[in-house]
Amino acid sequence: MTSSTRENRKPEVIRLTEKSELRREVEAIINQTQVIDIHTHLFAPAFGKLGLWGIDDLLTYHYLIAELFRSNKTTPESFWQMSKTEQADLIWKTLFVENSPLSEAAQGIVTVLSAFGLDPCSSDLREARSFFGSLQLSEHLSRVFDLARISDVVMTNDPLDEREAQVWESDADVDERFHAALRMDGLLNDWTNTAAKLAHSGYRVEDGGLSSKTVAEVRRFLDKWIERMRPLYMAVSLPDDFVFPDVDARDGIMREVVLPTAREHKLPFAMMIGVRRSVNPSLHSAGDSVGRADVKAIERICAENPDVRFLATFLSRENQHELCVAARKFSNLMPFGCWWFLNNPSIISEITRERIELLGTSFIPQHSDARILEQLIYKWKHSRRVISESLSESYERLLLAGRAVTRAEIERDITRLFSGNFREWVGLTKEEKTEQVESGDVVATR
Ligand code: RAT
Ligand code: ZN
Repeated sequence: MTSSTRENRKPEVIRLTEKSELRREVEAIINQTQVIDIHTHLFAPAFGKLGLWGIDDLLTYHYLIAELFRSNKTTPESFWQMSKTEQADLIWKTLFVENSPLSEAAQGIVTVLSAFGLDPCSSDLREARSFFGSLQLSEHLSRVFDLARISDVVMTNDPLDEREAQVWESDADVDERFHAALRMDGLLNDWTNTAAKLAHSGYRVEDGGLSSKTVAEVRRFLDKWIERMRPLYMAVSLPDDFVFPDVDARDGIMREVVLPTAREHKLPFAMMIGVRRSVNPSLHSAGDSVGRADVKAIERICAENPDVRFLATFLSRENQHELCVAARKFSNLMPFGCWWFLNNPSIISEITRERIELLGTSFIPQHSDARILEQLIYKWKHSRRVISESLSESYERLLLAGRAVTRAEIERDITRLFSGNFREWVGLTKEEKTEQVESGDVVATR
């Protein structure tokens, strides 16, 4: 922008009602910036059938299964009797042909089909099936990463899952764009069954009180898996009634096993709080729900463990403001993502604004939670759009306050949000040197 155009500018109140240069710049930079997707349920190709992709997996995503029963009279019992192809056909007919696909999960399918030039108005899945059936996974994977502008993804790795364990133990070559996260749900949410599994695998653990022998054995188990998987962090999903401190097995394992392991291996610990599992068991993985949790639990954990870095996300919309405030008090707490039922444009917009206003750029705005490869395309496309709007508004307010913003600053901020905060938190170094941004151009000014 030249100084003469700057002088000729209309009064700022009018300028801000149009799609300004600033908005276009923010949108362009957001769309170009590579992201690290810090929490997914995707698997690298080495994990074979554990990795889901293609139209039938996309349509039988549990978010869409839950929506099917609102618009179709099929019972869950008969749905689970069907083959995956039949399930996908039924979901397509119900949610995409007989109804307009307006929900976020349904719109996601439309975005994915459009990205590959497939007809989202088709009356059946023939075209989509033949397209996905003709693909080679390795090329397709790179194409999806390119379309979604993703450099790396973090998987969810459960060492107690035998199918996964076999792959890790086979020394298979895991695509380096896929990183591990060591999931602790079994240990922390289901100690009795997990103790039995560990005992079966030769660890000398006892259910009941946590003896020092049991603690040492569980730590030996974790040390082994940390060495093998080289996870970027440990993670757990926790119920809405999670409290800290407590008097149960979970509290003991957190204090005696998880936190010391985090300290010793310098591994952050991610807590995803507020899930109410299986409120409708007949829906299987689509049957979980949400509850408001107590953010004070996180504050106490952060206060007691200043030398451990925590990542946290809450499932209830009502907990989001308190999480931001907690992060202002504890610099070892990193809020991340708009999780699961919050991954909708209206709520992402609200949460992102709230976080920028309270935390500046010191948070991780989103993760995809993708379970099926191509979901990366829609989840990131939709999120980028909303994050771009929220960020543009913040820069506009900054302008109104009297501070110009440069392209280099916008790039720095978005890189921090999309990958820098996470890299720093988990100690992930970038191989290539960050390109020096030359431009100090003022993108917009008063
Ligand atoms: O978002 C989801 O797909 C959920 O089913 C859960 O997997 C959740 O994200 C979790 O990681 O527990
Ligand atoms: Zn998840």
